[in-house]
Amino acid sequence: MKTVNTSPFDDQKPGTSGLRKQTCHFQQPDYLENFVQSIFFAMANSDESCAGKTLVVGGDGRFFNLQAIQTIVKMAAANGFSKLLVGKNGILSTPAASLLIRKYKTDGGIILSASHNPGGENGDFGIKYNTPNGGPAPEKVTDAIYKNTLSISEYKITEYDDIDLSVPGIISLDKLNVEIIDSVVDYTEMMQEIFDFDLMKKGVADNTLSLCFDAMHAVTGPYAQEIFINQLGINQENVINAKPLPDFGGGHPDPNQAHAKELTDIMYSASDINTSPDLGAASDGDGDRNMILGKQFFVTPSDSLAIMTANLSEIKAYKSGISGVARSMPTSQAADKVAEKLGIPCYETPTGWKFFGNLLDDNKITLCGEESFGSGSNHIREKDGIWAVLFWLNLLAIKKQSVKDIVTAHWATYGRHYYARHDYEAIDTDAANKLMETLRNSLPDIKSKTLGNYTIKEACDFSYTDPIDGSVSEKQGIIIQLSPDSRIIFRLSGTGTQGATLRVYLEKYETDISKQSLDTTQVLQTLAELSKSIADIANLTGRAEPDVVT
Ligand code: G16
Repeated sequence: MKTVNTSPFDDQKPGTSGLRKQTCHFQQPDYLENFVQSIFFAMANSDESCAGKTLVVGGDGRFFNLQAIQTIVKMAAANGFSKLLVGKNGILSTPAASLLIRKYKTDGGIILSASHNPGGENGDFGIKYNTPNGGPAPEKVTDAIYKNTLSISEYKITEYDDIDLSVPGIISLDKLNVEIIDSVVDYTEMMQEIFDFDLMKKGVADNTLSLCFDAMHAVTGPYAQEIFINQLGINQENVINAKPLPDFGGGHPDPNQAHAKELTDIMYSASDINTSPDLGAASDGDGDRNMILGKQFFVTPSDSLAIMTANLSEIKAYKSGISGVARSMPTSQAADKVAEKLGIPCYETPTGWKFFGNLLDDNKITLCGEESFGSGSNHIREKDGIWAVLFWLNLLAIKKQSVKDIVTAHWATYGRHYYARHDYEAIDTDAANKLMETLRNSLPDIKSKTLGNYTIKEACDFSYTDPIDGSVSEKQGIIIQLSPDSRIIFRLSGTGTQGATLRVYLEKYETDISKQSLDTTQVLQTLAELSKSIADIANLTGRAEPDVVT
């Protein structure tokens, strides 16, 4: 064991989901080590060692994943850990890591991923710490880690050779046991407990149920192979881009219609609509996001959460009922309408899965989701891509209706929330901060203004008080509530690695059934223009139009 002298980096403040930087930034000497040691200091016993502690370690397989894992193993040995559970070949999807932490009651886990961001030498890398409940560390923990990064002066590491991560089994490094584990087995078992595999298998076998799944050359490939192909009998060719690659095949593992283009083409371009699969779905780099498509039909993540909430009791594991639902603030209010009807609470949290943890642990909610293509339940403490796909597949098997019919029937009952997110990417950080500050300062003047056909009902900066531990998170995004029933929300992303990304969320509620099948872009056109003028976007950022619209 050796102790290495180091000095702090001033840019290791975790964002919405851990620390994300360009890969080359992570590869600079001591950068990874400083952050890992800072996590270990935050986990340490009173003697500052991690003696006796256990940890799950794995990542989404992107470039630098294996090297980072070897470093973490050597540092864990030097810091006194007694056991590590490491994914076979270094691979663990984020949901599988959450499951392993909970199932084997470890003291937490380290997940190596930059999620949907591109990978490779010129892409991004990331690292996050999950706590013993299996969920992303809450702010009080990430604040402690960040504080450690600012004062670190040394880290501990051993000089063992790299270990073989390819064969399941136990490797002993003195007092540390490293168990290499194939998480596909544990994950599949959990999915079998939640969903009706026999029903789905029957539907696939008699050709009444079909799926095309795009793993985007990311972590879900092996999980999809076992669950969709081996267990449910889906054809091999209907699981596309299934091989995990360190650079995701040069793609951008973000499950939206632009980046999951091959899947989108399959779902939209069949000359005979009857020949395309009933369900199209994709997951991201680390397997926690999902996109749901029907035949020539896109389901917004916000609608997906609302529909899951309305139909939860249809699914085997949730028959006993639902305690509540939660959504992040910018997610559309579609789930709120369902919660109102069911007579259950609907919580509105800041963006970031970490804010759902306490609500799930305290059984205040059963389901939660976000506009950023994430949904999940109390089965783990992360959002879960494959789980969401199975949810929809199981629902189709039960209802024997198309995705489009399920969604339009839902709108007819609860109203439709037209929804879009406009991203202005990689803008100058100072300009982005100035835009938000200017908006914040103008809130008192904005209220009660009339803008064309809209009146501003409320304008505020979202602040959240956790109902369980009372912690307060301020400045979580600016909400402009309009009449008739619409919202515009502004916030800065906490997951980008270059400059700043301004996210503008547009939402308009429509109860008139005859107006529920219009073009989203056209319906939201006026709100889009208003968002530009309210925040003076072109003037302050130099961008006239968003780079990405989802
Ligand atoms: C992470 C968080 C999500 C969040 C998303 C986008 O997801 O876990 O809760 O909604 O980032 O965050 P932002 O709008 O700040 O970029 P993931 O899948 O990237 O880990």
